[in-house]
Amino acid sequence: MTTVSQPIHRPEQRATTSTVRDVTFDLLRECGLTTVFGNVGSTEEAFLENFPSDFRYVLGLQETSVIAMADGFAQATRRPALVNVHTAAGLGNAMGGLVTAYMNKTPLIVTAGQQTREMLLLEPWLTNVEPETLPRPWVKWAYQPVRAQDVPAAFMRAIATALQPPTGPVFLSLPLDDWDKPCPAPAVLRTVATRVAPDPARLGEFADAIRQAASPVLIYGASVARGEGWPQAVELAEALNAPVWAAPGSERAPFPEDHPLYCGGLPFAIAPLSEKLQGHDLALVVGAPVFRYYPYVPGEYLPSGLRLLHISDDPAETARAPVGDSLLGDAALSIAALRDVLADHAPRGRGRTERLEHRMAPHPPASQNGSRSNRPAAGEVFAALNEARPPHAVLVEESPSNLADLHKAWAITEPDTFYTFASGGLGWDLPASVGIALGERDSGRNRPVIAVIGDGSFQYSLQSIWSAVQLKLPMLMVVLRNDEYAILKAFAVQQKTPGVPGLELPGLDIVSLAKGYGCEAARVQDLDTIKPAVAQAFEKDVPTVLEVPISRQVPPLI
Ligand SMILES: Cc1ncc(C[n+]2csc(CCOP(=O)(O)OP(=O)(O)O)c2C)c(N)n1
Ligand SMILES: [Mg+2]
Repeated sequence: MTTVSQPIHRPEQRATTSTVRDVTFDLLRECGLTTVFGNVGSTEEAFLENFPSDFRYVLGLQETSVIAMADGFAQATRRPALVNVHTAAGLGNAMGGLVTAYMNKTPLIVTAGQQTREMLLLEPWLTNVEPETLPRPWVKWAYQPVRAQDVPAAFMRAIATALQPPTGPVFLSLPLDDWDKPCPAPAVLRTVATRVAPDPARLGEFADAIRQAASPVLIYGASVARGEGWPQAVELAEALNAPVWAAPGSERAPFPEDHPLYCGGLPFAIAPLSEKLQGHDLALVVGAPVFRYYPYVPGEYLPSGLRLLHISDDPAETARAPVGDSLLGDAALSIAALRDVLADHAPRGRGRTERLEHRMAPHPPASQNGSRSNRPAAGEVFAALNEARPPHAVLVEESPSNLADLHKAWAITEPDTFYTFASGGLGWDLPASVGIALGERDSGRNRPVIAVIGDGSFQYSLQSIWSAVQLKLPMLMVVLRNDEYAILKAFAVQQKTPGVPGLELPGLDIVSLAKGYGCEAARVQDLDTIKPAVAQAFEKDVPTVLEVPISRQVPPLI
């Protein structure tokens, strides 16, 4: 520890002066940020020195895992989470996870160490040369305090920024020689509002438009789930008798999927999405972008005669929508306000006219396409998993080519029991599932967590299963082994780009990889063994990885 050589002249400060470290840890404690998800280097050890016993350090072995574990934890606990990674290189590794956290709107306080201020000008080894540039544009705010004694207040500002809508990650770069410097104590503790209410006049206009609509349709997005808005979302849908779609690629389930008004998830592309909305004269989108598209399938954004109303607490989201009229406001508050304003309104919606695809489509035969015809199809595996899963199970999904089959087999009927990434950046869901399982345990809800992961996706943040072992989390990871990047083959068909290399994944031994990190692991060749394997997984005190070889199929992209 360096000594404080500077004389302190002001008497009132002398009585209350501590180190930057003490004041910062007190502030973090007051804010409930006592879990640090990190991967440590020499620029972080000064921060972590004499780590207080009431804090917990969750070590991730690579920084994408660190960020995504924190993201899952923050979402599951509905609190911001604290991350500490290693200067520029660690932050660089973390960027994939940071992109996803930003799109997930997860409040994360991401920090990284920085070289000592004494040498920064000459850029010694491990300097984060432009620390405020590197994480952009995937943070709401990036800052390196100008003075050591600003560190605690910078944390306070970071927390306030992360928590205010639209919620999201922020970044602080922290020079390693700041921690032992003197600092006035205590830090100023502030609180902020985390929701914004909609403008009542604009809301009234939206309500009038809904009253006049002959056939309204509701499209709910992940922010409904993030804001605990399921009850309000159901009430409004029932009050209007309007069909409900989940917005395309929703990272959280916004509505109970067994509700009679639920139609499913909208397609990810312009023309097919527009087609699904045909016959309606008004669409109300709440808590989602308009819209999250993936392959370019040109067409009209909306069918003719449809007016689109959009509610979001994210001004960037409402500004970039190519069509529609918008209202800024928290999803759950806005839905509740609309429901109240429309309390006297006789429902004019036509209910659900769309054929619900849930659990209706037959599973594709296992032999299709098949050099490995004895392997089950993904849909058959999901059906078996759905039967075997314990009550209240939480599903975390990163299994690109067979996602539609998973949604068909496994309906989400309870809030906060489905998570995926908003970005499509692989390597998020496996570590996120670890953070979610930790959050489930910390919160005392203890719901069993099941991650369904593609064999390609499993490789990106594989190290996170080691963290789950160390945390003694009994959870289940089901890895679907088709020995390929099947979704990219589907994309190549859709985009007419034959002959793309790098889409085969031969020779991956998932069981050995999982055992190497300390997990229980087995290969499931016979679907009858899934049920006992799932039951046993939750009796262990480490995670279980089940490798399930599946038939090779290239389902249509949309
Ligand atoms: C970080 C990152 N790198 C690359 C990609 C491109 N990508 C999208 S899907 C995919 C393949 C996924 O394969 P797998 O998990 O085996 O699922 P499958 O398609 O076989 O169902 C890849 C490489 C991506 N989305 N994110
Ligand atoms: Mg695969």
